[in-house]
Amino acid sequence: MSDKNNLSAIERIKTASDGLRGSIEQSLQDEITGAIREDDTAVIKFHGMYQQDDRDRRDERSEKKLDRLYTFMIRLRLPGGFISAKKWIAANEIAHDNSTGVIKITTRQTIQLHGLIKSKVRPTIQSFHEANLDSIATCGDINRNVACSSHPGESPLHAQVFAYADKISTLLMPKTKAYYEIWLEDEKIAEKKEEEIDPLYQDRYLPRKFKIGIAIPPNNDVDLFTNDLGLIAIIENNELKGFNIAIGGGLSTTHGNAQTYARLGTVIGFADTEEKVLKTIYEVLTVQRDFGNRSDRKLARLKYTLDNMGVDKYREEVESRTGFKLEPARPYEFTQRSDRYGWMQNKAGLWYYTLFIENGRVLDDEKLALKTALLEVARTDKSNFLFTSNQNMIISDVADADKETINEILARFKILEHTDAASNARKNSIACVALPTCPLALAEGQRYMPTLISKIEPILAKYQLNDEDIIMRMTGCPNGCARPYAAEIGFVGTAPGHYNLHIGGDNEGERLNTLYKESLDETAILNELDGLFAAFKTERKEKESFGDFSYRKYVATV
Ligand code: SRM
Ligand code: SF4
Repeated sequence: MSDKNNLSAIERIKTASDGLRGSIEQSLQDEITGAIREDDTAVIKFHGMYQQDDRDRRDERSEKKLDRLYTFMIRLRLPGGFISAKKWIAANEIAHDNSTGVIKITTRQTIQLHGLIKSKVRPTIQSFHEANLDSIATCGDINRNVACSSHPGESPLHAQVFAYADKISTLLMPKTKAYYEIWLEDEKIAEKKEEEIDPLYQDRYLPRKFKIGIAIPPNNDVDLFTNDLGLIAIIENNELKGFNIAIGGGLSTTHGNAQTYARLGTVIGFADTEEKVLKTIYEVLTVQRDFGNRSDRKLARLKYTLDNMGVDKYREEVESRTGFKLEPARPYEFTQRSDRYGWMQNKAGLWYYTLFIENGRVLDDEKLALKTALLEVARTDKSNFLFTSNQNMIISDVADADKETINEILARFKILEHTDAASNARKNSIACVALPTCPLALAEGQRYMPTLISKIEPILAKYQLNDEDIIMRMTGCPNGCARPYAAEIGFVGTAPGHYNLHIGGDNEGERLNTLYKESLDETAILNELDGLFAAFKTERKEKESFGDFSYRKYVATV
């Protein structure tokens, strides 16, 4: 438990925020600056927004003695990454009117818009609200967007499991009405404060962000063990029996701070009924709320609370609060994490097309009119959409009779060709946003990864390894937003043009990788990979994945 006299600055801001209102109203009215007050930058996160600035233009503006070019990023709440065609059309219009126009699919199955100027924030949220969309609690020290195995074709029980994403999201929503009051200009409800009493979050919220993912074995597309809390669906004889519960996943590290580390979740037991599952989730949060570190935000995630308390003590504390004991975990097996591209049909006969979207960036460029194509698909009103944790999209729920209409659009806009032609290396890669909007980026992410992949492809081809499903991920800093530590090959930005190279993670997401070489530039990265792939080609065991090979040869032996 943290020292009450040594609370971090954010703790003070949260408790003094009057139910997450802060002085956002005043900040919005201030026309002198495009920014908001400093304390409010922490408060608006709980409303799903970040204040950012265009880092590409910092120098130019500073030379002209201009303030930074402040803008806002907004992230939607879409449990399990589901969005209807109507909502997708609305999101496109809102992006066009108020942001850069690019829609970014994130690694947690939702979308972000960037580049909103301050005066556009309220109209944006109002337009989202009219489309029945919101951004509540997608950032901040609170439960975030709940991720869930995305492909309905993978299991006949997908819908049943998928419904949990929504239930959990609703269960863990904050009680404050500040979002409606500030952004939707609902009447002030100060006198109705008792409705806002929040037994879960109280007035201090959690010590840090909280993430939940649900996986349906054998698919671990959500990277279950990287979440603070993960549910593994246990399906026996075609029946959902309940969930194994894993806690304590989290990836961020800080360069040079040995106290910080990436950790995969630990399975603490099994719960059968919905009531037990939801109660357990709720109390895992209250234990983290009460025992988490509120002094040092770098050590505040559940993974550190768990390691400080010990797994048994944490589980016992949860069980004493729920009033029942978890059962021993049930057997499960993960065999894949990649998306399954192309058309697939579910047991009810509906069709799903998974398309490749490089680093989740939905836009029209000189090569591909992706955004226009998806809008045309949406306008047929013959499908819904799902986002995947690999930053891709699934055109979902297409009736047999409508498949040809959708396929014709995908063919006409060359989306089929684009997805089919992308190499395995590219399809298995993800990268975080990084520059120019992320204030924490030390190096490029999504703007550089496609180029690097183009240089890695010929090396793979040289060793006839093109068909391998090697998972490669890149981030612009060690926070790990594209989960690079859970990749077979991870590139973690250390400085402009330089990346730490991590190897030895497995293909299924059950073993973290290890730092192999520090701060390499592009030439050094390509040289290292050439050597690693050459060794893989000649020394691998039959059917051994690159991750397992590199772990065996370079990591386990150290
Ligand atoms: Fe992240 C902070 C982008 C998934 C760990 N992340 C940020 C911020 C908001 C930078 C900031 O704090 O100002 C980035 C905004 C960039 C921008 O301009 O848009 C950012 N994170 C992203 C996204 C958009 C990356 C992407 O390209 O898809 C992902 C949004 C997911 C979502 O929809 O909610 C994203 N972030 C992740 C993940 C992966 C995951 O959750 O599956 C992680 C690692 C897993 C984990 O949480 O341990 C991750 N982001 C972080 C951290 C480190 C947290 C920590 O434990 O210390 C930060 C920094 C922080 O919180 O202080 C961070
Ligand atoms: Fe920004 Fe770092 Fe996250 Fe990339 S990993 S989006 S650079 S915080």
